[in-house]
Amino acid sequence: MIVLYGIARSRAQRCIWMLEELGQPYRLETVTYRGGGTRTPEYLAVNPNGKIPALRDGDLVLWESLAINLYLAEKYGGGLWPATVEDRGRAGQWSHWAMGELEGHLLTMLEAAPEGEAEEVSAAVVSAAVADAEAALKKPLSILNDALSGRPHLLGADFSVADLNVAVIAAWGLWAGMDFSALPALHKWLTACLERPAARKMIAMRNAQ
Ligand SMILES: N[C@@H](CCC(=O)N[C@@H](CS)C(=O)NCC(=O)O)C(=O)O
Repeated sequence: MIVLYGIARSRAQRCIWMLEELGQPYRLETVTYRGGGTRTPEYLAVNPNGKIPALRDGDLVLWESLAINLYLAEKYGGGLWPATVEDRGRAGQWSHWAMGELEGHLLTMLEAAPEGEAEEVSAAVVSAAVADAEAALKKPLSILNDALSGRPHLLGADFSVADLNVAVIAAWGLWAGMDFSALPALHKWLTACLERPAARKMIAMRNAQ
């Protein structure tokens, strides 16, 4: 059986959402980033980076959340894996883009949110970091909104791994309390993605932690 290492309140939520979409049986092996759980010799043998998530599928061990999702979508995904090489290229593009252009800034927003997990830092430092992150997010969020204007999903008609990999990162903005109403196409798409039963299951697991 597939083993996913991590917890739902971490980037492992990305792979939980994907595994739930696929209906693929899996076991969630609890590894936490608090208290040194990612730094044990046993876990470092799985992921030498000492980070969650990681996935074991038979003899294959993979780390990097969005790479895991691309693998799972291709191996098990039916409709989530794009049918054409061009759309597979676009799925890679959007996945790398989300990690490069959105993730860091949205993490700043999430960590500064009331339920956030920021270390003890002064309010002034946090608000300066939030202002920088908000400014840096303007362009990529408007690019995402433009890409979704006139089409329901990033690759066209159907929900795919591209949507999942971007939406699961964009969700951090919603969870941080950002207002996306000025970006109507993005807002509508993100809301619809997060209403999928597999996403709701992941969110319930996250909220239970
Ligand atoms: N690029 C990696 C990042 C993984 C990552 O940073 N995971 C965090 C939890 S969300 C972690 O394990 N941090 C522990 C640490 O940095 O010590 C991925 O997407 O899988």
